[in-house]
Amino acid sequence: MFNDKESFKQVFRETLIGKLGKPLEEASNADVYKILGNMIRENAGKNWAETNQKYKVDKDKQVYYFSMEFLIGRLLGNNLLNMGVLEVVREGLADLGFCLQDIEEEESDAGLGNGGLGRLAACFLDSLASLQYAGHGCGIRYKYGLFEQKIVDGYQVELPDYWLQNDNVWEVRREDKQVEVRFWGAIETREENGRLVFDHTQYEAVRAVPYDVPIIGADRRHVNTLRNWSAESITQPSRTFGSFAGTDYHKFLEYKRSVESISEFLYPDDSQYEGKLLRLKQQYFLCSAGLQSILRTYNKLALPIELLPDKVALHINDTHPTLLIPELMRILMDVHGLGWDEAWSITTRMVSYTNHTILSEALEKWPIQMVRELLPRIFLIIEEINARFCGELMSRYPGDQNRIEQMAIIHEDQVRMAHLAIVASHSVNGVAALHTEILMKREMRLFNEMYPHRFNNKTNGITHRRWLLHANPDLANLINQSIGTRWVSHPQEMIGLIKYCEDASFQEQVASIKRQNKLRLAEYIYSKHSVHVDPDSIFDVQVKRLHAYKRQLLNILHILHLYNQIKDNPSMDMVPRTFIFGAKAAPSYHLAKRIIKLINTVAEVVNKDPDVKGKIRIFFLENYSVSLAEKIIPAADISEQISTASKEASGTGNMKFMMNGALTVGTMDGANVEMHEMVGDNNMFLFGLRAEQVMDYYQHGGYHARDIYNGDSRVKEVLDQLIKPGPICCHATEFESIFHSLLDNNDEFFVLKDFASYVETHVEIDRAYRNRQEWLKKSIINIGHSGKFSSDNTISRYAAEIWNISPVRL
Ligand code: 26W
Repeated sequence: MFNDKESFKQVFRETLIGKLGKPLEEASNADVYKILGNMIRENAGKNWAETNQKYKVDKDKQVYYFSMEFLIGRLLGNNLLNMGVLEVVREGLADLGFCLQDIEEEESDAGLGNGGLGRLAACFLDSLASLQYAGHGCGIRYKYGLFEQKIVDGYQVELPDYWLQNDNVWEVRREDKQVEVRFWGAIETREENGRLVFDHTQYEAVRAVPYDVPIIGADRRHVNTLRNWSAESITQPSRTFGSFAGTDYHKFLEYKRSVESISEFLYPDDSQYEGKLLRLKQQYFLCSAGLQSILRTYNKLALPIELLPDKVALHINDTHPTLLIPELMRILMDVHGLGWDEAWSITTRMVSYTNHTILSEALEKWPIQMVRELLPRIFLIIEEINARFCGELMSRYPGDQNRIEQMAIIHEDQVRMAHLAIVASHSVNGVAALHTEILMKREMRLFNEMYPHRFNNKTNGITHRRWLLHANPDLANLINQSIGTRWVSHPQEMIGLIKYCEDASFQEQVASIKRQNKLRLAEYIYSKHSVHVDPDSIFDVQVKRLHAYKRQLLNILHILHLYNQIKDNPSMDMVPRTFIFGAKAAPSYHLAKRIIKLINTVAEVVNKDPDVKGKIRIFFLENYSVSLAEKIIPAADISEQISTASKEASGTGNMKFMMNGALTVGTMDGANVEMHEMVGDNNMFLFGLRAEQVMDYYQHGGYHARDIYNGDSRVKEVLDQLIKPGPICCHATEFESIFHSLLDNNDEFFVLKDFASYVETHVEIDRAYRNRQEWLKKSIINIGHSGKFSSDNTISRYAAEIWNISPVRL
């Protein structure tokens, strides 16, 4: 694109003057960001068009990854990296008097996701393009992303995230690709040439307009598409909107507002299902618009409809896009005139489904009344799928009414979306070995019995391009210098680092990079909290969504206990610790919000207590996001992955920390199990109940939280501090709900049960950190094994084992 720095500078200067009509000297960082971003996108345009042309001419099989969330974060740095011009641009801008890092800060995060599931989708897009697969994202262009979090008085306050305020330089509005999505209305049936025809009448039409974002692969030539849909009103409502004839202007405005609300905001709920009509609308809107546009592209290939499964794979990211299934059935039958069996065979061969959670409160179940009214034709199809499926169950398991009730798609006036997704997919996968095992043996046991070849595991991954090359360039360079650069395209070759794990000079280089990263984070913390952080303290980090099962509470109770120990013995010998938290709570999740308040309260008490003498410091960094994660993770010494075993499907933060040389303190949950398999007991700090034990307690009882409260004086002391007047408890009721959840509700997530073993493990961490060489060795071993968790590895498996696609060589 630019062969060298000088040609970049020239092009950049000319473009800037041409576009802004002002000289470089007067340009702001925001100006530079905008010009540079547009230049990069336009530059990618040629390869984008060529990639699409190649797909079309070769008729390559295309994968479409449907997801209600794509948590992309910022794109400038990663696009420069993947285009191979990061250094040229950095140096060129420096010559012109600008700092690339500051320019990157001008970009708003695309925060169109809640957490793990959305960020996974973003990593997958990067890997798909980088490995040269024909794989694209289908999403919604929410006007407002996940709320911006402010901490006021220790409490979380939510502000709207209007991320589009300064335009999005990466997207291209494609009005020529718009489609119509229909809601409400009635279905009239009639016979035509001996066939039953379904007419959808009196519907409300919505215009779906796509905004395309180029997804630039690491070879820069391969450019895929993330197509995000925006909901707009029909331009000629009088023609298409039956219920008012275009005469009532107020009705039109009402209609317009209601339509635009569909892509207005991202639901901020993570792992908590709520049967909101607008959410159902969003889901169908995504499925219908995405599918229509895919089929339009397919039709241009002039292939018979029967070949669809050879040319298109549809993946659904959790159950949120499950309506893709009845929507595809509808189009195949009502538009293309296929019979049920043929349509069903095509659909099931095209669709695959990933499950991301076993939390029962997250399972989607839509009231049939709502589905029937909003999507009358879709509902008929779901009913028919259910009837046929139950028929099959009856003939396979005659008389087993109980099994039918447990497995039916429609049950007690609700549509169980997971059941629909399993029945209509050719592949169902979990996201880590343990999670998949729990799905197959417990949560979805009956389905696995019926379809034994359908279930499979695909352990999650993260893109090493964003999370190592971009977030921690010094470490990436050090790896280059030691094992060469082949690992960049073959991340599993990072294993070659293991031979340096005892090399003193290599260790010192790793240490010095970590220290630099810690200094940078310390500067950031100073800018937010005006407190100096000791870069020689252990940076102990827990960043992720706030949820009871993730047990931020265990972490903060342990810190409170440490504080109590220091108060008892101010000369206590310990390596200073800096505890860092970052977490957003769903706005209606009261317990989670109280835990945020507790963290901030403990932080305030501890940080200002002179007795502590800097032994511990606690920071809650507000507005945790992708771009903040990129600052925090490279600076961590300890990664807290402490969910109640069996509850965290995989975790992906755990992998990011590992790749950046942090040591994990964790339970045997999610992908921690596989990390442990690789690095062993010596290089990870494991503690707590195992998944089997947790599930056993749930099934058979036998856990009494109050016994631990009564029997462990450390536990009693910290819990009493929550409710008895003192420095932590200013208002008697402030932390009552937390206290009750642990004692009166018997501590659903075994915080107290795991407390002792967690305390012990932290003592062990303190001891281990004092042995500098051993610690660095452990860190290097972790980095070396982390290549296995590159999403390149994960995506290769999806490609070969689920989607049946190969790379497309350009
Ligand atoms: C409908 C409400 C709702 C919203 C989001 C229910 C469930 C979800 C997601 C499935 C929650 C989620 O993000 N799950 C996380 O997915 C990651 C990627 O697979 C895993 O690494 C995490 O362990 C899992 O919690």
